[in-house]
Amino acid sequence: MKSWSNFIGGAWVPPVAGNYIENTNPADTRDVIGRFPKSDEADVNRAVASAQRGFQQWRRTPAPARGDVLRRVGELLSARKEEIADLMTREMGKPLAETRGDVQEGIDTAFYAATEGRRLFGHTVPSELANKWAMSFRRPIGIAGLITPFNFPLAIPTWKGFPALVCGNAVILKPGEDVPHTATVLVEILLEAGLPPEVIQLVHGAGEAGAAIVAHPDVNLISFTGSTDTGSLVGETCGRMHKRLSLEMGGKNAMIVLNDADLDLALEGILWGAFGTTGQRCTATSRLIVQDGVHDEFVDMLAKRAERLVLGDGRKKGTDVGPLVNADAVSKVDRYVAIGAAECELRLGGSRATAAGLENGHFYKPTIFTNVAARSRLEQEEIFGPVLSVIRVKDTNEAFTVNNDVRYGLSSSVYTRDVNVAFRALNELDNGITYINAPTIGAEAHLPFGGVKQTGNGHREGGWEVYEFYSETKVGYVDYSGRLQRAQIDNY
Ligand code: UN1
Repeated sequence: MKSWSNFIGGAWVPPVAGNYIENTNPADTRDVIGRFPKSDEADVNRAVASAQRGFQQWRRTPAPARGDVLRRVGELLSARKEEIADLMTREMGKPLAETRGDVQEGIDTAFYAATEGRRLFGHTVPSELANKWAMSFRRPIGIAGLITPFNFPLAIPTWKGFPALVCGNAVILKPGEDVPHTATVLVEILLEAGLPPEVIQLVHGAGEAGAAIVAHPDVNLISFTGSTDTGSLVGETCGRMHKRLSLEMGGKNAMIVLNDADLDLALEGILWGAFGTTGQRCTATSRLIVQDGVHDEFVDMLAKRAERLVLGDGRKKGTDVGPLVNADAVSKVDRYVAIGAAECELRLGGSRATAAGLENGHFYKPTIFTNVAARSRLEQEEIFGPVLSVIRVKDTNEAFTVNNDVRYGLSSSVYTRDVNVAFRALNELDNGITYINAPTIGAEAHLPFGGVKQTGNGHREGGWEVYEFYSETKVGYVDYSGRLQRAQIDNY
């Protein structure tokens, strides 16, 4: 079996303690990709020492030149899109159309970052005193520790990593332990594009490695995407150590289908939103809130179509839904299905899929529960699997209340033909993103991405806002009057 390496100190190196995690194909666990380092504090310490050197070099590189490296990264990702999509599907399961989209999101992020190297705007404003200049500009912060999940193995490391790099920081990336191969290729491409080697460190592993990065005093900022529970632990440490922290955590996203909706359009939306990526998206549609007048008809339409979704190897033509990422994910979905069975009505699925051809993978049938009560556990808790809860409501007000009555607030969606309701939804739904006549997924790389309430801690990824997270505002005053001028005093 092939042993893969960390990238630390400008070289591909084995883990200090010699421990590894096996990486298998979730569609067929007999297919082993290789073993990847299970790093610990010793590896992280080396990575930090190297990143400190990398930072000193990179911070002095002009931002447009940093952006040029990212432009070449975008070109290399474009050239290798198909190959990366294939290896990504092999290690995490979602169908090729989706992994191609994942790579494309990385490409979009790279080209956006490349041009941002020529902006990184500051402000120049008038001083209150004569012959004095006042301005603000952005400075790099230091070492950015990035902890990323399995579901978007390329896109999420690029959302975090590319802005961090353009802003002049050194990066330590700890990818999800289920997707080390994709991260390895990303680092290879960064190096090929001309990134100075010590500016990027790749530390594979599980929670132990992530915790060591978060707790290291010389890692200045952390960006974490993952569960709300782990995010709380990360937040505790960062709070104690006064680290800058961006958290992107759970979701319990709802699609609202009102009586006047285009039901055929909503049907395509819910199939994609609920069962795309096997429900393993932060933005997955896990609640379907349907108004009384169309409830029965729409649920029938949905159950009929969901039953025909083809489960299988995401690398095979014709597959609609791939496997869950690993055995733990299957057990978690099983636990929620048991909760659902006790709380409401099972309409479709509700068990592992073990038909011929699926028996060696982590497959789960698309599952729909109906008559789900607002505030029941199934309706409130993030499952991260192909499980959809249908809630019946009498009107728009009730739909909005149910949407908002969860602790998460990532995305929401409303299907309606009424423009007044559409704008009310944008205003009244407590989410970071609301889609009108589109499902809860489909965020574009050049807009801010993130959620309110327990989904995040106020920061956004993507678009222009993320550049503020990865840089520090510095203010400069230049007094060319040749005399002492006292602000707030001499001019009043
Ligand atoms: C996620 O939900 O985990 O919104 C990220 C989308 C993607 C990103 C989703 N561009 O569909």
